[in-house]
Amino acid sequence: MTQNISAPAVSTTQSGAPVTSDAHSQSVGADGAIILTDHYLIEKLAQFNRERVPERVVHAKGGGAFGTFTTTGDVSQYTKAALFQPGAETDMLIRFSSVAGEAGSADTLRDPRGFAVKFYTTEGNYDLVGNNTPVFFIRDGIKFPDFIHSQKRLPGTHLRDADMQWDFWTLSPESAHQVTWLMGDRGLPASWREMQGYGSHTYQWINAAGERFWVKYHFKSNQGVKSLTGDEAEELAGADADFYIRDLQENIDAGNFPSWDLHVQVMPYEDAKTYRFNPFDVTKVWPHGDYPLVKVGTMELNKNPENYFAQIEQATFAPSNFVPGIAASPDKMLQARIFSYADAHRYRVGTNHAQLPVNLPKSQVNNYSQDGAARYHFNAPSVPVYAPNSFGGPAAVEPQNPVGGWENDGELTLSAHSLHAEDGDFGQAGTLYREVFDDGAKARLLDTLTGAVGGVKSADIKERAIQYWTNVDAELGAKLRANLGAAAGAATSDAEAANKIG
Ligand code: HDE
Repeated sequence: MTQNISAPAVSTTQSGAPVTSDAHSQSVGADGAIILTDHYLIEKLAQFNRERVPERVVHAKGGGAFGTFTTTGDVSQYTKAALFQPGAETDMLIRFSSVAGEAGSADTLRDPRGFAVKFYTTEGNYDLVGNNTPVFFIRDGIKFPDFIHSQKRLPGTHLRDADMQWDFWTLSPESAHQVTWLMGDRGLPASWREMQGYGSHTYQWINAAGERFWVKYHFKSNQGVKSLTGDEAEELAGADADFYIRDLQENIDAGNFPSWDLHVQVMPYEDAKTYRFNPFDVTKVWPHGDYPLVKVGTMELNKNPENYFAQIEQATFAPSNFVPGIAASPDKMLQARIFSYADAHRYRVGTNHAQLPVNLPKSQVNNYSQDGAARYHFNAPSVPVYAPNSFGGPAAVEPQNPVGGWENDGELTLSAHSLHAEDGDFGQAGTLYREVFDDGAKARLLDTLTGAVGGVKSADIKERAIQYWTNVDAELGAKLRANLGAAAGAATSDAEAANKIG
């Protein structure tokens, strides 16, 4: 509950009792011992020590805003989800973020950006937790902790390390598509307002007749897509580490409400079995020629948070928060995330994080969970504490098959898919480079790679990195090799020059 302080109120303890001073501890005489009964002094210092909750282990730095999603299209033939029915208006919250930096890191470091949306629908919260890129680095969640370790600080030096980053990427060729996005212009958005958003994974939609479809989400920025140059991003990282947060707040305060049009690609359920590559592989996009975009509606951000900690730091977004008509898919990464996020929330914010105002659904919560730290909402005494019961307690709706499932068969295995003709790792990265990047974008990518791979100390890893980019595109690989050779040559001549002088 936000205290609306219009006139200066009387300072109180956390339990609401008026206090005598915010300036002086109680002591025996002006210079005497502080007394233990000065519980307000103790409360203030103890409360201060407990102001931080653990930052997100990834996506720690971010910001966000509240807004409205309006369904302007008609996708009811594909999903029965209430928020996606024609004309539906749904309040929502979005949190944008970077991935590898800590909570105090600069907004404009090169990184994918988080694009996490919480829809407060009439059927419960629907969380669509995506990024500003349509793909991801890996396709099996078991590699995620290792991937993140390779991008963050080394335990010994507490520094990030190019050798570690490129060692992981070159030993995980499935990363090539996302790394091409990352090292390209999309890795440095001009602002959160001027970037696209994606669900990245393939999700399942189910219509009122129980028919299933596979979908991919695309949020198209109505502000356009603009990027910073490497130099601009570096300058901003020093001049204003919170550049994106400030830009979003100032634009919303000025009534310049950013908006995105949500589209989906829709794949008929049966197509997945024979499609030319695995449509559940989150390192791949579906060509729009195969499955064109279908407009769903518009998301407009129109209200800044009143309190960053309460409403953004404590906001908890979970891919497990589905609503009727939307479900998971065979994407292994999505399935791993379905466990991980709610687990992270219980650890980071607390058992009853879903009861905090920013996470509380608009629909009535009826279930048999009880107690746990910071419990706030509870059932009336008349509600039984167990199911099944004969006292009219909450009962699950009879499952309407299919419940968002899909056919599964085969022996348990530890293997990647490779059942489709075009399941390779470099094909779509090469297409992105050759057919989507214009000449300017290609030149900026080469420049970025020359700097990034140039920072690798190990000759073996550097050679693997050059081979990695040659697999993406032979011409790009050759240019990178030439640039690095020239740089190495220059380094040698620098070393020789130093010897001559020395
Ligand atoms: Fe995350 N990710 N992730 N991630 N992720 C988290 O959850 C995880 C992945 C993304 O603003 C964490 O609450 C696993 C893909 C965003 O609060 C954590 C895997 C995509 C945010 C977690 C992935 C994302 C997170 C850390 C591999 C894009 C910030 C704190 C299976 C489609 C959400 C938290 C916010 C946050 C786990 C991969 C995006 C650790 C295990 C793919 C936008 O639970």
